[in-house]
Amino acid sequence: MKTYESANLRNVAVVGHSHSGKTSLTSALLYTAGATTRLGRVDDGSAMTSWDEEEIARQMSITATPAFCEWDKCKINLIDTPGFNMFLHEAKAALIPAEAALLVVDGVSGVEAMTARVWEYAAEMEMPRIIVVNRMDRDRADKDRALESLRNAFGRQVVPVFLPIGTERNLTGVVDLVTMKAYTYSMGGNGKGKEGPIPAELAEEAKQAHEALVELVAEGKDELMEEFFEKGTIPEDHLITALHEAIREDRIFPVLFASGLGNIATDHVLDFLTTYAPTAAERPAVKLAAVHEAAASGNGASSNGGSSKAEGLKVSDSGPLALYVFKTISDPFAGHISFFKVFSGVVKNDATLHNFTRNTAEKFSHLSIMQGKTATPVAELHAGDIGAVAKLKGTLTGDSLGDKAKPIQFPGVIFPEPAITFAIEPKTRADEDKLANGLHKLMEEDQMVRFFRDGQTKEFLIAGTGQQHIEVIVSKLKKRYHTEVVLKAPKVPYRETIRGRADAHGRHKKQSGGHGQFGDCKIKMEPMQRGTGFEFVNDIFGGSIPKNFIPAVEKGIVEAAERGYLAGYPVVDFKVILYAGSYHEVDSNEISFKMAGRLAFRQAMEQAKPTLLEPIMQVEISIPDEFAGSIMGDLNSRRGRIQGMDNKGGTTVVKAEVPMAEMLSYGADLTSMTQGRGSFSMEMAHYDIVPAALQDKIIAAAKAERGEMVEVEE
Ligand SMILES: Nc1nc2c(ncn2[C@@H]2O[C@H](COP(=O)(O)OP(=O)(O)O)[C@@H](O)[C@H]2O)c(=O)[nH]1
Ligand SMILES: [Mg+2]
Repeated sequence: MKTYESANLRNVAVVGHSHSGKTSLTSALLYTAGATTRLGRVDDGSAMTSWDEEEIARQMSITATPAFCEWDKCKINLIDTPGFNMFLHEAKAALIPAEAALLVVDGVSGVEAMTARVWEYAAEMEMPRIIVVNRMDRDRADKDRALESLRNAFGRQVVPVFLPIGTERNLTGVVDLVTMKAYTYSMGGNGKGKEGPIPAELAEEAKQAHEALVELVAEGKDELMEEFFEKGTIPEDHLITALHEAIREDRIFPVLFASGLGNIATDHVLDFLTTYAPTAAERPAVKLAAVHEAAASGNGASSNGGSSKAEGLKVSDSGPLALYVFKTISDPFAGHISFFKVFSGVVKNDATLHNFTRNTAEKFSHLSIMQGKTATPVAELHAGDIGAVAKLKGTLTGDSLGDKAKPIQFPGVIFPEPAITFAIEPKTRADEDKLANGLHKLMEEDQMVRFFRDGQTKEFLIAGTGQQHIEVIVSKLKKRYHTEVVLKAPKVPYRETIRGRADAHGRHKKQSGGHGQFGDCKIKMEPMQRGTGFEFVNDIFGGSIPKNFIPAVEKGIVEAAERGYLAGYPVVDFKVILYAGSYHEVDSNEISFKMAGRLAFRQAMEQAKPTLLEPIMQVEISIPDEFAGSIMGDLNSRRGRIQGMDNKGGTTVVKAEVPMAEMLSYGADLTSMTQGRGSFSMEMAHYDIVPAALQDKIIAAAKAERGEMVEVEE
């Protein structure tokens, strides 16, 4: 297998809304370039970048999948990504090893909710964006409408560089607006166009579109502008160079037209990528995590720590070896595979690298490049390339590896907070043993899965990005690890607190022949600020309770507080001041003072206006603008407090605080309210008092449920 230098590498993340045809277009590009002998199809499970059994079963991409092809002496690495809202973090992570985003938009629907979201991701990274309006062969495909929606969402820098010839089922090809030549194709053919003149009926439109393109390219470039005004046009080679530069600098977002399924214009999309997409070498210096920045730049030759920081890491074979792991597969069949980008240096087969994130050594045997699920061994990979390696011992997504003597650390990925949580229970005893092991394996490849035990409710919880995400995990547990589970809504971890002050007396006295028991204490109780927990103040002077029994009083109070007063939920955010008491020379002991503390606590609670607290979630919801009104109304009915609203490119983002109890099935509810076009995330914010009207219901339900646990007074 050949290797490629960074100037001949193009790394492109194929991103966009779900169903815009990303996987089909990727298949067509691979087929046209000769990387596959058959045009793979999503619908029959033969698409190269959609091989995972969960993806085939659902006919949708769930995870980012790299593939590659050779075109015009360049290796184009294509990373196909999911476009479904709850898997969109995979698309975000796939942008890191790429130099350009190929944003795929459906020719019928134009810009959709996730189109706007991935655009934002790319914009945050200042990544060049090349747009393909795909599925132009569909009924009701409309290039003008698609362009208008793109311009509305992303501005006037969006400019066509192709024009489609024909439309819907009569789509036959494209006009290249740079070279002003036309290319025609046969539907479902080999993707190689036949060059010809621009059809007469398109001549005028093509001329205007060409001029609009030239004008936009020349904008802000005085020499080009002058050339354009003098000659009325710009020579083709100048235009090509200037367009390449404008794309690289995010001044122009070119729009291409194609049909992936019909394999129309795919050779031209490939041409466009090799001619205009930034090369791996053109990537701006990569930012590094602060600690190692100075060490990484300039091979340590730079004496000026300050300026080397700003330089970051250049993509170059001669720099220090620096790899970044952007994806991990871990399953019983494929084993453990790490996908990485070589940001700098040349990695060789059988090399031993250092994992700087985990401070471990890793041997790179079987260095390879992946075409979907097929690995091809390679001897080395140059700076800028993407590769894979099997069987690393302890490397996970987000890790940085390189030469131990030249430490490099890339900034970690920031994953979104999980949106939904379920209580997870094994179906049988046999499943119980396998559950944690299976889940921990799954967590190696999917960092959005969280698995933990709630300290208060004692339930095992699984959290993920949404309903379908959890379903995929449950399905993988069953198929890969033969473990069956039951999911339930998690219990709400309510708490209790006080709103008033109290002064109480706990006296424990028993005389039962021989040794008696005697403990006696007086306490004051007062509320504390939310989130402060518990404070115990010893205010005993003069030894009315001997020192060694004071911790027993505290222990009695703490234990009683854990068991709750109103409904069995832990009591928090209160202060106890122990200020008086008495003891007996013979009968006093630790147990007696513990009992006295507990009695004092319960008496104090009676007076201190006890109340229930509930967890409040910080929720962020993204929806297409048209749903904003109904989503806000719904949040009100869930006792939500709206904190802010923001809209960008047709998407409204609502921030609100909502009680957890009202959010238990929000994943499914949001899907049905927005036809699957909304997404949300939430995390615990704080605890707040439960409205009086709801308290009695919760207390009654809790008592009924844990009837056997309600404390019986001795
Ligand atoms: N008519 C038409 N259908 C397409 C085209 N590309 C994809 N499709 C169909 O659209 C659906 C979604 O395609 P897919 O590639 O999975 O989209 P993705 O979710 O963006 O990866 C599938 O049923 C494809 O067969 C196209 O160019 N024309
Ligand atoms: Mg797909």
